[in-house]
Amino acid sequence: MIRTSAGDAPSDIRLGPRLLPFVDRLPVPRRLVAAENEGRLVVRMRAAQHRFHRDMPESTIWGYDGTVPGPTIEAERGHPVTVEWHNELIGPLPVVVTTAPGHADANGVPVQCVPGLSGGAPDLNAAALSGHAVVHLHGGLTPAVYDGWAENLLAPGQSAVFHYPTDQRAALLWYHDHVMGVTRFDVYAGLAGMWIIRDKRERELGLPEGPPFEVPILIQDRNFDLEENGGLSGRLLHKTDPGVMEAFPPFTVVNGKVWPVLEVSPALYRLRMLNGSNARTYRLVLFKDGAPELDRITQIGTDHGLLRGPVHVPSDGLVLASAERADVLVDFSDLEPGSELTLLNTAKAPFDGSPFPAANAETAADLDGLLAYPYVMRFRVVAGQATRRTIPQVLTTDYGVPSSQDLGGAPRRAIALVERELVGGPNMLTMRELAPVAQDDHGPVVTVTDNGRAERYRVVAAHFEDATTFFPMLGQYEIWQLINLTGDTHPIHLHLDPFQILSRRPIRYEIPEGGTQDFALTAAVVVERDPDDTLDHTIDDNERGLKDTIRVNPHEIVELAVRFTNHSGRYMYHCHILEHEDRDMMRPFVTMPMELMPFMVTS
Ligand SMILES: [Cu+2]
Repeated sequence: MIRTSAGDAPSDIRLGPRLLPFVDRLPVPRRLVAAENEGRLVVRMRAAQHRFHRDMPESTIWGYDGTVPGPTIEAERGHPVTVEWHNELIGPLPVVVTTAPGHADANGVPVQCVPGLSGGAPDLNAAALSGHAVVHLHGGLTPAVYDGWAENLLAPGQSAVFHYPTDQRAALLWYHDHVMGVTRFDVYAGLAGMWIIRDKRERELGLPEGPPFEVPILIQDRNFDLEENGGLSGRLLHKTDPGVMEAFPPFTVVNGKVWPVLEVSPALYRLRMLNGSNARTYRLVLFKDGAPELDRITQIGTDHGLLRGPVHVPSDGLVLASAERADVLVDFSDLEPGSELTLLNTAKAPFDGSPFPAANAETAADLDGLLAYPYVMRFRVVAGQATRRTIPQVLTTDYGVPSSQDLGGAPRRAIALVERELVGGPNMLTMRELAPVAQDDHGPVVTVTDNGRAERYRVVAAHFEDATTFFPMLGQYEIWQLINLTGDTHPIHLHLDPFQILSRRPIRYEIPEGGTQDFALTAAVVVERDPDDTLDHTIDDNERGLKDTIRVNPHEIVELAVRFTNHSGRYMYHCHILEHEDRDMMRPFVTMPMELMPFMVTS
């Protein structure tokens, strides 16, 4: 239960050592403003010490400039930024990696809800990682050579100079590590930071910019190892279990502190929110005096910046899957000093889209749902002059829904999201790229029946290293269909240009016994509701902006329209659950100028 006074720790002794919520102040990462440095920045990746909570020893982390999060880089549209990325990391990886032998401990508590190794042995391969790194600017319209290809690594001691054109609308981006196969450990160790692009249009709106009324908020979850005496050691712990391949740690960390508190004046605040967790999806509810107060929140922007107009967050709360962003205004202007509002998370893990009423957020903790504590952070109102601002009703007009003319000749690409169970190892999640086949093809096929019309496909790529099959032409709209044949929600991220969601529709499907092979796939998909499916499959108002990461829920087909504009080269798209991305849920695509297409030799 949540109490209004700070200092009451959750008291379920089965959860291990207590940490007091809402005792550390929310840190605001150092601002690194490009314009104050003539557009040339130097960022050093370093091992350092960081304290995640007042009552826990320091942790060794890997961070940009040695901090968690890294500095918030601020840039201006039209003013390119150059960053010298220096890899000065010192190994070994400052994260203990383990898979516990069982899903639950002796008390019946899922091991992911408690600190400590839970009987797991440290992964020696992870312990041998010395600090190779590659930086990706998530959401950046970045030339391919500077996009941070997952295999183009900087070893400790090496550096690279990346040029970011910054020719894109104002938005909250983030930069993070993207090393092939170990992104989940490197980001978990601390290699993530926020990156804000500003522009004239936003300034015209008079929105809060910079401290104190604009606050970047990076939400992550972390777990820690134990000392022999049972206390928290501070050592970062990435723990999975035989039943769940993703890490869903119990402690929510905001800007590097467990369950912090932010003192606010009676004013309108602009929170730039980012879910930088490996795998966890949050559904955020603002709670005060025992009831949700979601009406205080107005969302004005999403992944790639401003929405056309302000929207309410969904009535269950603001959902953010890994890598999704929300630009929200929160109105504290009517509140008395001493008022406290708590941000709570009601999303179970792994997330599958199931609803949870906001009114019950205080009791959302659910050990079987790997949600040990619902806390995220708290806002405490302090004395100050009350200031009110009106929120403009038109935010931007620089994008609309692609017209049927735009989409008329659009190439269509279909991708099935598939989980393959392996004996003796964690499951593999793959993106199966599909290509239409002739009626007389007798190999394994995926049939998608939509409105009575059946399209037959075969898998043409299943693993990251399979040959590239997607060659989008610059300037041309494409329609990508993401077909989820798994039981969980996957946040799918495309590098380079943003996209817009066109539709989200229920599907039912059958995969026959043995239908999921290493490469081939046999499945029958029908675009209609499965009788057992209770999700509503709607598009939330806050998803109708320019997105780079979209949730694809179970029993769902999502269609999006994307147009790559300026940059040719080899890019990636992938699930942003880092444990999935690292376990093959990632594929390349190559953007090309139209004039080169006649000269491309593809099989
Ligand atoms: Cu995934």
